[in-house]
Amino acid sequence: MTVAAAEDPVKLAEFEARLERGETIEPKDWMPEKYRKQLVRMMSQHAHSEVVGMLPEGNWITRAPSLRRKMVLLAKVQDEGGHGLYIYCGTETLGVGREELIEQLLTGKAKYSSIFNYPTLTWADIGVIGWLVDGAAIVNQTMLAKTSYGPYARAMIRICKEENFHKRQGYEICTVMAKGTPAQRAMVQDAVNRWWWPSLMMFGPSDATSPNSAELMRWRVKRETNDALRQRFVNLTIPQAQAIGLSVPDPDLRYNAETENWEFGPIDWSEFQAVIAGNGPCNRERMAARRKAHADGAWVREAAEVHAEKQAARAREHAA
Ligand code: FAQ
Repeated sequence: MTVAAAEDPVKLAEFEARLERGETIEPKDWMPEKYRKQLVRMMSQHAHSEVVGMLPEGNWITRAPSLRRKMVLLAKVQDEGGHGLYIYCGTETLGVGREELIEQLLTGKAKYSSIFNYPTLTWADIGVIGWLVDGAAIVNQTMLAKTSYGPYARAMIRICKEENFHKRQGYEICTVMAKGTPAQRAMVQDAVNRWWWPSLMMFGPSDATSPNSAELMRWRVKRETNDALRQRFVNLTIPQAQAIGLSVPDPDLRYNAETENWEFGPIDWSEFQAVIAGNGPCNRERMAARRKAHADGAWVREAAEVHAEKQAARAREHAA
């Protein structure tokens, strides 16, 4: 018996009819338990990715090459923290608290995006993350802005606006370096070489091996498949690389005039599997940093709780 079949068939049919009519599902609406669970899984992994994603770029805040670059990078990293917060709030509307979700991250039960387990070795990596990683996130999240769960869709609209700024600042860094000295050019090309394939992996496994896609597509949580979004990202990005004289490390890349797609070579899925299993270049470092930040922040959470209790007691006194 499937999980969906265990649900009240009348409610389930009404739910699916609403999706068919293009309506959004709101927190107080009836939803199948599996729909709720899938959203909690996906949204919490997304929120964790935003927060863990602050680490690779945070690494360069103290070493940004100018005050302007430092201010922009600080703002970007802060934005990522804000995105995490919106999405954790969205997940709370599904009845799961942030504390529980963070616990799942810190114990390794919940995933976060594979991309953030790679190191940021040079300043050019900051440009390439903005261009490729935020660029990939925009392609994925523009689709999610039309997802069937209202609070997630609305969070995505605002997040996408900010991601667009992130992408532009990254592409601008890459453009300046690509037009700079031979050493700067070599540095930005090296960064593209290291981040290209991991960026393609961000979209998840190929459709044929994606266990969640069919259900998520049926319930309109995902509006397009992993492979379709990956192809869109490649089609958008190759002309951008060409415009600034950079190349991607793929000998099989070629334009198919008939399909109007940039066809690309095979992805090394064994690398992807290793990274999501916790064995990427920086998985341990990232988790150690998150655990330390959580432990260091314990006193803030305790103080906030005591303060809230005092405020509530005062309010009760005034009311009495
Ligand atoms: N990394 O069946 P599917 C950003 C897992 S935000 C790690 O295809 P699904 C902003 C997947 O969870 C980036 N794990 O899964 C930023 C599943 O495992 P599970 C994050 C991955 O859900 C920029 C298993 O593989 N964005 O970058 C990955 O249908 C710069 C099978 O996969 C989101 O999370 C991966 N790349 O599709 C921040 C967007 N891919 O849970 C800072 C929301 C797959 O069954 C700096 N999420 N897995 O154990 C999604 O759109 C989807 O969840 C996918 C995966 C597309 C990520």
